[in-house]
Amino acid sequence: MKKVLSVLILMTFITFPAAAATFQGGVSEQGAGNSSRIVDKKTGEGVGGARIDLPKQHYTTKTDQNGFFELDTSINGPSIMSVKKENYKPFSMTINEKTIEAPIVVGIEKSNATDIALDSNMYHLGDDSFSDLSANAGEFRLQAIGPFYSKRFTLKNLNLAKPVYLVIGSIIGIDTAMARSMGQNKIPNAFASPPEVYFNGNKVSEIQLNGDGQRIKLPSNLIKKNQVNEITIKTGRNLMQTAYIDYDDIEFMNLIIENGD
Ligand SMILES: [Ca+2]
Repeated sequence: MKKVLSVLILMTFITFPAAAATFQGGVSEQGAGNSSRIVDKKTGEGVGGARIDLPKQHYTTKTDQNGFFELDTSINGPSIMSVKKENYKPFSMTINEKTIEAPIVVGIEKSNATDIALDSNMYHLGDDSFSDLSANAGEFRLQAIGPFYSKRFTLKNLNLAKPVYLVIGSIIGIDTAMARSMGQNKIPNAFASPPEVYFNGNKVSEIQLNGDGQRIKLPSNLIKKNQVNEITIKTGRNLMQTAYIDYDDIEFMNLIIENGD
């Protein structure tokens, strides 16, 4: 069985030589096709009428009836691309000018009844003051809403026997020491504390790296079932700047609550 599988994988690579990259929850793989396309992750069929947004570029387009699309805009540095379609999970991924040199295939997933889409907008936290070398050195057109974001929501019909996660669709611009060591920014002498995630007033996570689909487990003892709960995301601050507070300028998009494994 194992042998068959590896032969199949090999054949896939031989048959489709770097025609396109398939992105599913941030994982890329080789795929077929000459145009960029949105497909159903499960069936592989094209998804027509899906809306594609690049909020930073103020660019929007839709897929044709077979799921094909073109990005007719220029990209400079990391940017968040979102895909929205009824009955599908809101999807986002981080792209840059290199990502879209070749056609891309993006797999999106049908939404589960237990998913709660908290917020599908893009937000910029910080103070609009940042280095050209930071992880988010594209043009910022979204004005910062300040150093933190909060969202209140009611959690109903939860199955607390299963884990509850906050999923951050995409996050860019984090300038932590770890992000720097991973090559996510090029700032030589400065780094920031990580963004912090609070749930009902308790810190539940620090986000050290930029990326897509980051899942944060919400401790079950903090969950208020059938009542109002609150998520807060605070950006970090430049730890090398002591004369004044320089908040790390970050952007994130798509907050989803998932209840299940
Ligand atoms: Ca800043």
